[in-house]
Amino acid sequence: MVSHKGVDYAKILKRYDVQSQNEASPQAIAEKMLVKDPVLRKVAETVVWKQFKDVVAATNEALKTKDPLVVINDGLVNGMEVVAKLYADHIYYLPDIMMAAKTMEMGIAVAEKKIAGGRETKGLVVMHVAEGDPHDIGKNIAKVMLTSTGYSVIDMGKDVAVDDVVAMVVKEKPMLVTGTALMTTTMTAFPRAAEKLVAKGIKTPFMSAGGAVNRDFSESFDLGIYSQKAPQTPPIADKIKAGYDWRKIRAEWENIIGGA
Ligand code: B12
Repeated sequence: MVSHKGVDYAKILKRYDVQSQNEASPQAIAEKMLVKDPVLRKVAETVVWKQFKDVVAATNEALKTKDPLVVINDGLVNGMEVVAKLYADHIYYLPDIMMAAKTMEMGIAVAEKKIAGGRETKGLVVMHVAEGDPHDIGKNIAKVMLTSTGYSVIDMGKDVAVDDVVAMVVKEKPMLVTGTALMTTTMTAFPRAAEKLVAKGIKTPFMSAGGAVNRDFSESFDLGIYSQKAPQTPPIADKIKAGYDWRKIRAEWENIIGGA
């Protein structure tokens, strides 16, 4: 008869799935990533937990003591960063991020109204999300940054054909055109658009942004400049307004974005 005495079952029957679930509970992930300020945290949490009934109240509460851009960037966007991590870890699925994104947008709509800003425009920016790409949350945030600092924006939306972007730039002659790509399959639209603009003699800087692109890629074609985060766009736009061309923006990029 075989004796089981002294057998350590923990070494044989190990539930790796349970272990990893415990390590990566959504609460634990959120705890690590959420902003520490309690008022902003409340705002961020409504996004993380998809509490669209509470986001407006939490945002309004935060707006009593905080600047609207802080509420957007450090509260609502912080929540969305947690959501992106939960999605990457296969804890959240597409319906979750769509509800979280909707919650964030409701908060942004409230905060946006409180942003002071003169009506006189500093210049026109054409913004779009690359052909085939539906990810427009980052672009929408960058748009808020630009309009709140005095720029006018023509927002072409998402999944915009290269030729439509080129036609818009030819027609409207903006000081800056931005393109967002979160998918590696869509980012190639930017060099194609820039090439067509160059062929038409257009010198407008073409800013690539979004998770799929990096600085090397964005500067690999004529006109191309880079912006990693939405708040970096206004300081870059200010330099273009001051007369910098795309080559000079590239050369002084680190200095221009500073801590933004
Ligand atoms: C939300 C989301 C969606 C939403 C988008 C809703 C919307 N309206 O945007 C929905 C559900 C529609 C979606 C769909 C898909 N998605 Co998706 N999605 C995401 C997710 C989780 C978060 C993106 C996000 O909004 N983050 C929050 C914002 C604030 O961040 P952001 O966009 O990066 O913006 C910041 C910067 O990039 C920058 N920025 C962005 N734009 C701009 C513009 C300017 C001018 C400036 C200056 C800065 C700037 O500033 C922002 C912060 O300051 C990412 C995962 C991730 N980690 O990014 C995947 C992700 C982008 N999706 C992905 C994929 C594959 C898809 C799908 C194909 C299906 C799928 N299996 O998930 C479909 C697309 C189908 C199609 N072709 O139509 C992949 C892309 C992989 C790749 N490298 O190609 C990712 C990376 C997930 C993954 N790890 O697989 N998705």
